[in-house]
Amino acid sequence: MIPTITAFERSPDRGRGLARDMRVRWALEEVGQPYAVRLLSFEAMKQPAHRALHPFGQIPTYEDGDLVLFESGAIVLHIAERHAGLLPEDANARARAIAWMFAALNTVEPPIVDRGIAALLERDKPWYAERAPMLEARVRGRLDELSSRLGDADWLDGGFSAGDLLMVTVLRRLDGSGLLEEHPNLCAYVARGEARPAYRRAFEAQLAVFTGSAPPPG
Ligand code: GTB
Repeated sequence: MIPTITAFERSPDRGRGLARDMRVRWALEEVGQPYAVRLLSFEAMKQPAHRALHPFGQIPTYEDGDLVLFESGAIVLHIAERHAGLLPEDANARARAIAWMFAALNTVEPPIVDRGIAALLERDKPWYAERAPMLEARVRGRLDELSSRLGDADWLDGGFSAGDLLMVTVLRRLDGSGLLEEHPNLCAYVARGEARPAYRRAFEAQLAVFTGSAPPPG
């Protein structure tokens, strides 16, 4: 039995690896765990069958035997705890890597998502011109802090970990904004993540869904 994850049948990002199944695919590739993918339309995501797996009717989910999980961070943590390669053995280093996972999802991702959602859905609102610079300033603040902490290190705390995996996927959501480019060390950090063979395999797999070249589900 291999785990099954869910992903968009047709991702709005046109296969640019920005939807949250990407981080789960990447984690599975890093640890060498084969997986199956069940593709869902927006309509199917809201049906009772999927809501039984995901209370909010979203992707990704993760099913492995009796275990059903939702929330990409929880799924990546589960994978990292059950396989070698994504969390350090040393207990303190492991706790710090997990702290970076939370930092990526709770501290860095929210302002990035807020800015992205406003730009996508609220651009025509009368208050957008006033609000947009504030949202951008919040993202800038977080990037300044992250950039200072990373410095010239390759990864956030020693070797590559699930914390870096999540942080790189979060920062990728700034693609096209020009904000990341204000910090060459963060650009290099994201590029290092994207250069990992496991990342490449995950990216190609989700892109193949969009281009229609993914193998049929087995
Ligand atoms: N906190 C949850 C997690 O981390 O798993 C959030 C899950 C989530 O937001 N899922 C989104 C979803 O299912 C897909 S990833 N949305 C459908 C719905 O809510 O009805 C978010 C996403 C979507 C599209 C892009 N994109 O096109 O660039 C990027 C990110």
